Amino acid sequence: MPISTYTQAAGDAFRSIGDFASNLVAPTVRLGVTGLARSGKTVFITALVHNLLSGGRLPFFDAAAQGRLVRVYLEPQPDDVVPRFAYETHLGNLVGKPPRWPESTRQISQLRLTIEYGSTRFWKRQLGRERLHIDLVDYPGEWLLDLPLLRLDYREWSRSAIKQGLMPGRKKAAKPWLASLGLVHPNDPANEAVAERLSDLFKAYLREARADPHALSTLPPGRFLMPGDLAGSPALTFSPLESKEDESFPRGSLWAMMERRYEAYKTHVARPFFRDHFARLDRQIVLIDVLAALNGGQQAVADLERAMTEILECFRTGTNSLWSSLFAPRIDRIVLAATKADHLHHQSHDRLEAILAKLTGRAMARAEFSGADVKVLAMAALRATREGEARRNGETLPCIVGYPLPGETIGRRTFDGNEEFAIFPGDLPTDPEAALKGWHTEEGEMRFVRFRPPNPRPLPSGGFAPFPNIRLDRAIEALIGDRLA
Ligand SMILES: Nc1nc2c(ncn2[C@@H]2O[C@H](COP(=O)(O)OP(=O)(O)OP(=O)(O)O)[C@@H](O)[C@H]2O)c(=O)[nH]1
Ligand SMILES: [Mg+2]
Repeated sequence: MPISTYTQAAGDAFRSIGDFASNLVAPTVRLGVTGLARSGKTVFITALVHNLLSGGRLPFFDAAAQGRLVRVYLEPQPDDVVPRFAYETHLGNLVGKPPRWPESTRQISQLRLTIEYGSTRFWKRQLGRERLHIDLVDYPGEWLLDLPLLRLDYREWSRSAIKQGLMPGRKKAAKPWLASLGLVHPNDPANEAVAERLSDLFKAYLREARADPHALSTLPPGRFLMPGDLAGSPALTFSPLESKEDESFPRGSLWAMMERRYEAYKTHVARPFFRDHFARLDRQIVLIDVLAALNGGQQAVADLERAMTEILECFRTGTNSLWSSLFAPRIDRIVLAATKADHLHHQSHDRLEAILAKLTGRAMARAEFSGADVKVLAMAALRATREGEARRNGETLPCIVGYPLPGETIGRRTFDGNEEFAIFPGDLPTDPEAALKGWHTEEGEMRFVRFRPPNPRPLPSGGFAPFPNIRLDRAIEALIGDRLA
């Protein structure tokens, strides 16, 4: 066994003993909150924690509905090398004047929540209250894109990245980078200045592609978009190169230099992240912004499906998967959630669920999640709208009412963030397949506006009322309900 594998295995064993020992004191559930950038991870964690801490009404979360939650509190951060999730800062923004969404996450962080509860089981109840720790991990969504990279070699990755750059939705942004690839040959001698130029143009393309309001899913490497503490590092100075199937390139060539850096990125950046923070997860919620993709049109939907398939395939629990061979995972429950369901009237929530089931169905079927329970739901962790009715041409239409974010537009109207507005979002089609092929309202292509968070409701006792939500309780029940029985 090579030394590095041995020490890693020994490290894993040591960690498992540590996990086991602390589990004797109070069991811990490590809950992975996974999702592409802007899918709603940070909002989900903040809203979940606030709801549990402030006794939110969660009728489908059994332990809460049955009055068995005795005390819920935050513990000091258990892991010395991972920063604490900035819960108070995020909450402060959400209840600020005006209320603001959190910024994009730049670093990994973690939060430990402890629940004291009464068991449903007679004998356990006689022993007093039980405790369960829940460790939540937040990270920049871009980093998730590195997971499928782990199984691609440099040639395969280069080919896929160039193909993505030629797609209609990305072609314009990729043009300068693709043009620069035509000016070099992989056989050229390795040259730092050339590597930097190609890498800078590649990064500029990835950033521009992401900034496009009709953006398709973002592309790897994740740290090129969100470098964390690696900004400026040589590990981030590479770019895909063009090559023919059977071409090989000598040591000292530009190709060899780029290939080495790509492999170093996988070994020293991507892999440790997944090993340290994903391999120990017990449960996972995967957040997916289905509505943004529907809004972007058929191509955006196809692209989201591609990205999610690549990621979910890596998570499969079958014995032969990349994931199990690398990390020996133990995830036994997965919740797939379509986020931001508050952009729709409740009549469409079940349809959104059906669309998500369809969108992820192929990936899940291929991924063989043997042994893991999978649940699909539509949710808004923090409901920014309320429902209303509007009359048009003598007809009553179900609407959603909220404060569009500053700069959002509907027709010729631009909002400043202080004005409440009723929007008729239209119904999702009953046939999920039809929705995935392109969803239109009577007015033409569907366009969502983004809303700011709702006005907070201060409580006489101090603090704020729990945030309104859609089906957050079902998500919590699916994730940890059985551990509180
Ligand atoms: N209406 C509504 N919007 C939401 C909800 N959750 C998230 N959003 C919107 O989605 C945006 C992204 O949410 P975040 O929680 O920051 O997403 P993230 O997954 O943490 O994103 P990264 O940190 O970039 O990976 C927010 O700024 C909101 O505009 C929700 O429940 N309802
Ligand atoms: Mg975030």
